[in-house]
Amino acid sequence: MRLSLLFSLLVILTLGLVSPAFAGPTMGDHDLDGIDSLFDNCRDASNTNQRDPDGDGCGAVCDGDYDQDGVVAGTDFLIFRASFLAGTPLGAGYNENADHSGDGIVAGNDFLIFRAQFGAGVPGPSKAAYRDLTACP
Ligand SMILES: [Ca+2]
Ligand SMILES: [Ca+2]
Ligand SMILES: [Ca+2]
Ligand SMILES: [Ca+2]
Repeated sequence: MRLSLLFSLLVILTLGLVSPAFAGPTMGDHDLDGIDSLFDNCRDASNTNQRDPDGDGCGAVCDGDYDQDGVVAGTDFLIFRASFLAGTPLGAGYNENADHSGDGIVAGNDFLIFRAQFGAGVPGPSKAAYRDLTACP
């Protein structure tokens, strides 16, 4: 009885050591959102839900590149301006990509996020800054 218990414990420990959760390097959690920076789609912006409406690998809280050309520039500003206060998810004009905060409307808090992205000129940074990924530097 005691031996089988010991064996079970050994199996659990062994499986634990080789499971993905325990394998591989970590980069720390720069924005303290509980997602290791190696896997975080916005390394420097807290987004535990990892929301990414356009699915480009760059989380909404750090993705001002709405037209997917790799830079946050004039055309992105025009897209943001068109969606600013234009509607809610239930109405016309709502742009979920410009809704950086994910609260259902494109408003002042989203502008602050977009402005920071516009100043940087590029989306991100995300996990791609550490990995061989092309989306969201
Ligand atoms: Ca993080
Ligand atoms: Ca994050
Ligand atoms: Ca995105
Ligand atoms: Ca762009």
